[in-house]
Amino acid sequence: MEKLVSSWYNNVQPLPETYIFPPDARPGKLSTLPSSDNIPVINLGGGGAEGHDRTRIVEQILGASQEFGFFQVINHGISENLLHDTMDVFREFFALPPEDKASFFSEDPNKLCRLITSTGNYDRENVHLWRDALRHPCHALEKFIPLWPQQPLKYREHVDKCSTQVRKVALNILDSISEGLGIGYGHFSDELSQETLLSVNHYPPCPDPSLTLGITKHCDPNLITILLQGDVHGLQVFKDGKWIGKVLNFGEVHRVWVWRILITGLDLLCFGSSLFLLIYTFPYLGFNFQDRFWILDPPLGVEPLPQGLVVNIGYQLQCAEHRAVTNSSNARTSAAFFIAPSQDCHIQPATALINASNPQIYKGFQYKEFLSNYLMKQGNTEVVLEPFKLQI
Ligand SMILES: O=C(O)CCC(=O)C(=O)O
Repeated sequence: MEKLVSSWYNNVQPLPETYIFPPDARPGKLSTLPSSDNIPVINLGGGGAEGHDRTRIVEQILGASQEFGFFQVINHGISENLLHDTMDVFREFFALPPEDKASFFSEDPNKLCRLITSTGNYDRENVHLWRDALRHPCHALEKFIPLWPQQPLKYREHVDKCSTQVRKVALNILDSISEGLGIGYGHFSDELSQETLLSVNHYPPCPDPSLTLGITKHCDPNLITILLQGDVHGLQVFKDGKWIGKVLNFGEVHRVWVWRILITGLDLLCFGSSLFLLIYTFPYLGFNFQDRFWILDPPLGVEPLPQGLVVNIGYQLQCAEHRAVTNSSNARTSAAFFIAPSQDCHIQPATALINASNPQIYKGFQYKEFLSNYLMKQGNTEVVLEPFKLQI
C-alpha cells in the first residue's frame, strides 16, 4: 500500500531515482516533440446513422483504424452527464483515505479486482511507472459487480451504466469495421469481444514529468479499447516514427521557460524552428548539460474533448503504439475499457481477406497464448508478434 504513488507523491521532491527512465525513453526529449498532427475526430451521428451517413461513418472509421489505429468519437449516444459522473467516481476513489483503499491493493495477478501501482510487478521492474491503477472485469456485469468498490457510494451505479454504454459503442464500431472490410456485420461479436476489462489509471502530479512516464510505449493486447481521458492531456500516439498530438503554444512555452530559468539555471530549448539559448549561470555550473535537454512538462498529446471517447484498435486487429505522460500541476485520471476475446477464443484472419496478393502473415492462436507471450515480453512491440509469424 505504501508503494502507491498517490499515497506519497505529495511529500516527495525531487523525483525518486527509481522512477527515472533511461535517456532514450524519457518523454521530454526534444527530438520526440510531437508534430501538430492529431488523431481524427469522427461524429457518429448519435449512434443511429443510416444510409449515406452510415456509409460515410464506416469509411471514416475504417480509414482512421488503418492509418492511425486511433481516433476520437463524438455524438456517440452516451450522455455527457454519465461520462462526468463516472469520471468523478474514479477520481473520488483515488482520493479516498489510504485505509479505505487498502483492501483493494494487491500484488496477486490472479485477483480479479485490484488496485496496483506501476505495472503491478513493482518488485521485479527496474524503473517504476508514475501511476496507480484500479482494475476489474465489467462483463458480465451481474457476475463481477459484487467485486467492485462500494466506495464512493455511487461507484457501482455509474460504472455499471457507463460500461454497458461503452461496450455498446465499441461493438458498433467493430460492426463498422467488419462492414468496411466486407467481412459481414457482426464478425467481431460473441467470443472475439466477450470480455470487458476496466483499468482506471491515476497519474498524480509529478515533480519532473520530463524524466518519467505514466505508461511506456505499448499496443493494447486486446481487440479494441475505449478510453475516457477526462480533461487533462497525457495520451500520446506514435505514428510514422513520431509522437503526434497537440504541442505547447508560444504562451505555454514561455511559461515553461520561466520555470526552467528558476529551476535549472541553464537550458537549451528548441521549439519548432526556433532555438533559444537561456543562460543563467548560478547555481548549476558544471552540471550534466546533456541531461538538461528537457522541458519541464512534456508535449501534451491527444486533445481531451468534453464528450469525446478515444478509440484505440488493439493488437488482434492492428498495433497502435501509444504511451501516457505525466504533468507537474494536475492529477490525471483516465479509464480504459478493454474489449477482449475470451481466453480460449481461437484467433485467425478472416478467410475472405486472404488471397494471393494478401497472404496470411500470422498463424492462428488462442487468445490466452497471445496474452501470456505479451506479458512475458512486457508488451515490447519489437518482439511480441515474433512467435506468431508464418515463414513466407
Ligand atoms: O492514460 C492514458 O491516456 C493511456 C492509458 C493506456 O494506454 C492503458 O491503460 O493501456
